[in-house]
Amino acid sequence: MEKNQIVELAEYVHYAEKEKKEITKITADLYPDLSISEAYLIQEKLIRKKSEEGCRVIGPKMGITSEAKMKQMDVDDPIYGYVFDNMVVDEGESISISDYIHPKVEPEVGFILSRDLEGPDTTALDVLRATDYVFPAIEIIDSRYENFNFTLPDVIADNTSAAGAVFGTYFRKPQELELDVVGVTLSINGEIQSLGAGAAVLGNPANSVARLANMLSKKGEKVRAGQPILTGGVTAAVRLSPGDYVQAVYGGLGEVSFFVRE
Ligand code: 0L1
Ligand code: MG
Repeated sequence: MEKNQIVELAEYVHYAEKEKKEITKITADLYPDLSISEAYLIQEKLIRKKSEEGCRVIGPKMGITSEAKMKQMDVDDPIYGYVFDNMVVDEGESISISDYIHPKVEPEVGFILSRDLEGPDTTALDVLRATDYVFPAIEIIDSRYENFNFTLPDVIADNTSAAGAVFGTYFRKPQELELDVVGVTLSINGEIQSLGAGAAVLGNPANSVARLANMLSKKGEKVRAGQPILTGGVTAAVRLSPGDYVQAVYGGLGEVSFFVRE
């Protein structure tokens, strides 16, 4: 792929995010043969563009981490993207639906490391040893593509649909929990919409951080200490509407909530 095509496609996705206008997926006709490595080049360009505009990366996020989503997309590997400072929503606060295209939410387990982790052979045990805290979080995903219709390379180029993150303030040492059996409910206006357990995330959310370290090592990068890491949806994602009170409750790991207004 030519360098100018990478720039053009990053601008295409960036425009959709800025203008809150859905676009046709890249692989529909702009570039049907987009590969995963090319998609990450577009993502990198997009991240650079956003950084040049003054946005700051807060931390990485993992996506397609459940068996169900991997099967649906016919892939073996999860994907990663980045959460920016302007995506962070304070716990208990509200978002305006008009700042998004067609947002959905998914509850996730967040990690904060006490030291950097570098692949390619990082294990879940390495992650647990290097973890300062785990905490409850909700990710807001908002694919820039029409009807959330995309292939794996499309969604990688679109920074894995990253659009928002609500970080809970209930911190636990990972040794205090069995992360694979931590149960999570996601409720809207008091009614449970989806539920799951930590094991839905690659068997254990710690595996997700290990996979992130190993994937990043391919380009000489590490998972950094101190950054909040989103490990992937514990339950199916749920579509948001104005008036929603969104609450994720975790067994032994507190809860996190926010509101949705017009
Ligand atoms: O965080 C995620 O798992 C989202 C990855 C992209 C898939 C989607 O937008 O549903
Ligand atoms: Mg997610």
